[in-house]
Amino acid sequence: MPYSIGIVGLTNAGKSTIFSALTSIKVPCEAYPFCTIDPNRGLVAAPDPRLQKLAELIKPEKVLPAAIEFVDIAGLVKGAHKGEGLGNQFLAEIRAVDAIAEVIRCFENAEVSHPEGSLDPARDAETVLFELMQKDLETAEKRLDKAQKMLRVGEKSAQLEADLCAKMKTALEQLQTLDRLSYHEDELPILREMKPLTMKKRFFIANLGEEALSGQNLWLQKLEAYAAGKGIKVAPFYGKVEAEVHELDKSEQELFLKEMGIERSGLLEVIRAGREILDLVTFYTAVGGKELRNWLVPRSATAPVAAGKIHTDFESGFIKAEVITFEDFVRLGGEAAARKQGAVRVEGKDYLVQDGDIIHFRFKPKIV
Ligand SMILES: Nc1nc2c(ncn2[C@@H]2O[C@H](COP(=O)(O)OP(=O)(O)O)[C@@H](O)[C@H]2O)c(=O)[nH]1
Ligand SMILES: [Mg+2]
Repeated sequence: MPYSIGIVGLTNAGKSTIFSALTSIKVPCEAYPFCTIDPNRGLVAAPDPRLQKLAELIKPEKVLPAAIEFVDIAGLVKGAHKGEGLGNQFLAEIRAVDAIAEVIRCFENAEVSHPEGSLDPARDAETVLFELMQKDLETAEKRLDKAQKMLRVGEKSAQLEADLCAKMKTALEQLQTLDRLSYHEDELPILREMKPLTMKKRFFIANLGEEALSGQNLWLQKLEAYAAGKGIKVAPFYGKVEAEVHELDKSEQELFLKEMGIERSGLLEVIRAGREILDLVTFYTAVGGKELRNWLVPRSATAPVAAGKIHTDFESGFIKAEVITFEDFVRLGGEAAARKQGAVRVEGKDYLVQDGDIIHFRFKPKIV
């Protein structure tokens, strides 16, 4: 499964505009046979200059880039946790994603109403956060209730969950997010099942208007000041401009953005922020020189876990990984030369995959 990032924010913040700008770069679906056809979901190839470099050297028949899935989650309104607007439905969608990209309106446009009547990035961010906290509070209270009932009928094993939920409830009532608490190892299985919203990694997308291209953007500055205080990353994104740019030919896009004064596309900023907060590294495979692919795995992934990304049989039957660094591969000019020069390392099951590794997995095929 690709990593998924949910686009969350207040009504008219520009979520759908940004979603359409992000997903205009289509990914071939063949790499993701399970991918569903849903207008609110889109796979985006993570731009990767190293993949291009390897493709030039290997000249494979196919290049399949790793994708990140973006989900345009229906608008969040004040009171959503109580079922206002689409309420609970979108909160369930947020629960399912790996990270949250929170679109904050930083564009001025008198024709597009703001649900609160005025621009104020910090207030909007707080409104969204409050809804997420309220939803977690409701979940914690429900589970606490259930655990207490079980304790009353002598089910002692419910004590752990009761204590955990009570701790969460207290924190949330004091407007503290759940990522600020420390947890015991025993509590982790419950957390994995609960998937609290305020434990999700998140970053802001500042949706900038055309007016921000000329001169300073007060709203971006305000959002950055707020985000810095909380240690949250901000990805600037000229939503409307970039959504329109993607209607042009690929060759014209970059030029157009440069002429507009946009140095880095919002797409790159968002992918970078997403990779950073999920703490992912990229490794490469080039099966028989025919199919070159890159893969995203958590920084602490061991070789068998990385192999399991490709195929579950690869994980269970893992024997060893033959690893070449990207630098060696490029410097020596390919796999054959790297082998000759002794630049291929053989690594076992405890090896932690490093960013840029080119890996050939050896595994025992499963006998069926
Ligand atoms: N001027 C301007 N309008 C924008 C920008 N981003 C979005 N809009 C407009 O704001 C309205 C709401 O945007 P939409 O993406 O549907 O917001 P959503 O409710 O968060 O999905 C649309 O009419 C967009 O064209 C922007 O950067 N500049
Ligand atoms: Mg929308």
